[in-house]
Amino acid sequence: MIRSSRVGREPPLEVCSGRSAGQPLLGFNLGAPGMERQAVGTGLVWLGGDFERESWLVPSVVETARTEDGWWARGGGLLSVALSRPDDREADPEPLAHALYRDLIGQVRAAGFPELLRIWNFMPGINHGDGDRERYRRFCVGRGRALSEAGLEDAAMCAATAIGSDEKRFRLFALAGRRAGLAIENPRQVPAWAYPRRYGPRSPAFARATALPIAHGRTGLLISGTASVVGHATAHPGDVLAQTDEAAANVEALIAAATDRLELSGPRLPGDGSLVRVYVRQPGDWPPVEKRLRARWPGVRLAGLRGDICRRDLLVEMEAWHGLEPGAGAPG
Ligand code: 3EB
Repeated sequence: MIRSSRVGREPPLEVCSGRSAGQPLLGFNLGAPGMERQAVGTGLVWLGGDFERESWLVPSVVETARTEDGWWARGGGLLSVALSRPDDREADPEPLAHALYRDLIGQVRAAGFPELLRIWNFMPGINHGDGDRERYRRFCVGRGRALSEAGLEDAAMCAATAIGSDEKRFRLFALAGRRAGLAIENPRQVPAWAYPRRYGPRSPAFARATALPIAHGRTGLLISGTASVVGHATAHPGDVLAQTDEAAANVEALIAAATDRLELSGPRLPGDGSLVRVYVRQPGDWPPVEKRLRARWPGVRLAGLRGDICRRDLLVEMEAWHGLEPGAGAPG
């Protein structure tokens, strides 16, 4: 009895690419330009794969509201937030990132869902500017300033994606909850928040993955944008297939780390039910990358997008949704 009431309080979140029961707290139409809750776009070009729509579903969306430059929605014990503001590759993104994160944190706190669980950032010209003026690094400075002002520790941040688009706006999407998820780090990588100074004046603030208890004793693993980084260094510069293998090994290491940490026993590879978004810098790289990933992960659903990765020497990055089943003897 106590167990079932506890299970009943876990967010009943599912992430699906097709038709399914429930309502989208946040629905992506990858490659389309929209900002509607059911079908937000990324500002990127969709290159192909198994899915173009990716819905973060709850049984019902109970309240939605428009804000000055976006919207929020709540349902299933979760909150989604979308913000879109004009941006330009020639601009310094520090003040914009600061304002966006200040507003995001203010909105989730005011709504009573203070714990960030997953963030996506899509911005123009992510590699524009040299050295510490590079827009990704300036974005990290602005984001970091907002987090510090809000009293949030970098090491407590959630899973995230940051990808460069070719449009003139910054799109920020987030999911938040009443309770924090579990930050999962990758034993093959230095945590991003502990990167050495050479990668920029302010370390990126995100977790490699966030694990979130969902209904029926399952755990949703929200895997951040994951690239060919080992330790803190880029591995295999210039070789997109070797980078694909290394990034895939990082995704597998995260599933294994979460499975061990939660004492589960399920499959340690993305497979049926997993959704993997793949961002490639060069559109022509998508077919060989897709082929490589299908050979490694039979049954997985893939979507390819053209986007810039936050280091110039990275050619591919992937993020994933992966459901972990309860272990033998676990409740649910
Ligand atoms: C890296 O290792 C990869 O700044 O929010 C991936 C996911 C990356 C999220 C972010 C950055 C971010 O640094 C880049």
